[in-house]
Amino acid sequence: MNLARILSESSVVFGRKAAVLFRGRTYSFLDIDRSVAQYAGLLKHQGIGKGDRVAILLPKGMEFLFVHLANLALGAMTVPLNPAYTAEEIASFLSDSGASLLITDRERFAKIEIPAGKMKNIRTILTDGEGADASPSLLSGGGEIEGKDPRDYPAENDDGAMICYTSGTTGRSKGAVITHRNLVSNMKALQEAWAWTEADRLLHVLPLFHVHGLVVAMHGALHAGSTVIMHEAFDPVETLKTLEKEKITLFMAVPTIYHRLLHHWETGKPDLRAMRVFISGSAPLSKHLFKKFEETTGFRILERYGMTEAQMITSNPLNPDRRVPGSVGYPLPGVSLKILSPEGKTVVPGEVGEVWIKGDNVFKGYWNMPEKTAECLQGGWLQSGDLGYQDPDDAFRLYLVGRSKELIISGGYNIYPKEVESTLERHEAVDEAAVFGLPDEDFGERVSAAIVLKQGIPLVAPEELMAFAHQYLTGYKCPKKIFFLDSLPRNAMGKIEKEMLKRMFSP
Ligand code: MCA
Ligand code: AMP
Repeated sequence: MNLARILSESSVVFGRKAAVLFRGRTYSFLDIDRSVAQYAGLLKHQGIGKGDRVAILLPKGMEFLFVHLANLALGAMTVPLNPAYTAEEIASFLSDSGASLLITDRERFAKIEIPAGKMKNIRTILTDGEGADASPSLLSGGGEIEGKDPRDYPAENDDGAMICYTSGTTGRSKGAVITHRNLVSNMKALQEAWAWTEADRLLHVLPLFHVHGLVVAMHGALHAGSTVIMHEAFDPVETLKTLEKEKITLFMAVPTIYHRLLHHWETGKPDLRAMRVFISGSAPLSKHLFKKFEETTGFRILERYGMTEAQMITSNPLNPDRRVPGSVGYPLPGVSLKILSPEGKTVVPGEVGEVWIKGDNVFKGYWNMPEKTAECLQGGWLQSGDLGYQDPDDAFRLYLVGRSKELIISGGYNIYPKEVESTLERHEAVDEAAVFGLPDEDFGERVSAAIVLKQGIPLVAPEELMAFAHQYLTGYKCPKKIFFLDSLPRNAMGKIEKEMLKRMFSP
């Protein structure tokens, strides 16, 4: 199985039906298939083939999708990058993945100034972006298929399809290698679980460089034959208008987006007669938000649980009455779960432990990090770092209660404190930094830092430290609040007590 081949086969089935509406232009399934073939021709001409890594650093648009599927069709792996990453972050992902090709636009290329040593062996293709008529530019200099379709699909099953970078507990990002089997099995499981069909119209407001927007929403829609109405970025007012105007049936978002939609609901109150299901994931959906959304809109949000390393893991049922606020639902078809105590013993339903996951959804490992892979993948079981319990009366239903990994989730983006701490500690005035999440109504959690300054150094303003962090880290990772302390609270082992910091500074 090769994901790009399967999606190409779907294109033939759905033919001239509208697949994606973007910036005023409609792309049929056949249009997309033809463009993917053309991009594959272009990439093949650049020597791209099985096992190569191709980094995509592009704003949200059709070109992102075409390059990604063309990569997969040639057996190459997509390395999707957030266009808002700093030069330093991009350089580290390019260097770690060993990408042989970077596809980006002139605007971003001008900003990234990648250190020469890190750019060794990487070629770059620059695009002019998608013009006013929304036509992807990369092909303007050629790329027509001459004769044979260049797609030869040499990768399949357990071959890598994507390398997705997730922040690391040690501060160094890890590249999760996602295989074709992972992508295809999860896509089919979701189609079944959410009764996803060609009658669906999906409003797409999420970024394309993460699993949620690209793998769950976009691959799923292309496979099911649905029509995607794609927005370049999330805008609450435009979203409310589009839900009604485009008779949307399917919407996928993170809790922050649902929270913002409710803020604007009264002004934009859409007619939702076509709507089938609102889906939420990537961060915990509070019971409060679930209930408020139901009271305001009449819809019970379907919450599901996922993780880059395991794609989608559990989902609440399609029957709205069987969705339970605070629960992430049942394992998807083909996914098994177990809940283990810190000693590695299976706990009884109702008792909290760490969630372990097994199935065709579980990734292959971290790129070039065999020790990190061995730590979290044991006998085919993936240690999630999430804490949860099974319903004592319905043992397959899962509730998440927290995390054993030190992770902050802000608006659906993950931040590992270590990365932010080491960045802040690069500032000449900072002796020590401790980074933690504080509750936030909009983002769920807000990145915050407690700082101990070096002795004898003139005081620095929090704004200066925030601006300093911004030079090296993309915006969502930067602290939104900084507190100064004379020393950090530590336990008897010398470990910083983050829970105490959270209590000290919680509003
Ligand atoms: C943007 N900013 C943020 C966040 N997003 N700060 C903290 N947390 C955030 N999530 C900052 C930017 O850095 C910038 O600040 C300022 O806010 C405005 O940026 P803008 O792009 O306009 O932001 P926004 O429109 O307000 O974005 C909010 C958002 C976005 C739409 C909720 O964060 C978003 O799309 N989140 C979804 C992420 C996602 O797809 N995650 C899935 C991961 P400055 O100017 O200072 O830089 S995959 C996953 O988790 C698994 C597999 C799963 O289960 O799905
Ligand atoms: P990522 O590394 O970006 O793929 O994020 C994966 C993590 O997001 C998971 O390990 C969970 O901690 C969290 N997550 C995803 N979906 C949910 C959910 N519905 N409820 C709570 N946490 C979630």
